[in-house]
Amino acid sequence: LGQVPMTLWFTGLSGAGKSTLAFRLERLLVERDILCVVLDGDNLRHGLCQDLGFDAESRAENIRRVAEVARLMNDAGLTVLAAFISPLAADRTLARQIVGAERFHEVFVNSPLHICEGRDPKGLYKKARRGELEHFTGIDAPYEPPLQPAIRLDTSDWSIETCLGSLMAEVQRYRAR
Ligand code: GGZ
Repeated sequence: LGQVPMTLWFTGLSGAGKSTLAFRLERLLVERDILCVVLDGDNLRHGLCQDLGFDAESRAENIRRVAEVARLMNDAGLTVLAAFISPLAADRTLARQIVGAERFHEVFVNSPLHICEGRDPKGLYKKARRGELEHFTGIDAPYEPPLQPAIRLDTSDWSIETCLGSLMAEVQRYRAR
């Protein structure tokens, strides 16, 4: 089966569902013999980006490195599912340029702050509210929503299956273009 590598770039607040959706989509793509890999904060920030924090400059460098990795992986034939808060529009624009505009598909994983904060699986919002974590996105660091994402997923209103359907449609549209 021919590979048509692309990068799906998931952006959204912590707790919006980026990694969950990326890993569920990975399973669906693998079932269809589409080679793919998930990149997220958990696997990048512990290795390649372990020297980086969360100030604006560090995030820009984090996103730049991830985009360079995504480009290499796309060039090698893999579809990349990149799940990073990537809060600044300028950093996402740079990522798009690095990866290549045509194969870069921005996915806005949209969920209101109070819902993300309510989920708080790692207790990070609580820490940020107590002032124990600084530069926390949505609390004391900005999130700039994408103005024209390829897809927007309202994860607080839609089921995971609905979101996956929309993602698969985007993948199929690109492969059939
Ligand atoms: C935001 C933070 C912070 C601060 C630690 N701000 O929900 P998580 O825990 O598992 O994922 C978040 C992850 C964000 O890393 P990214 O590489 O995606 O960020 S960026 O794209 O902005 O560079 C969160 C955890 O790291 N985390 N401190 N201050 N998220």
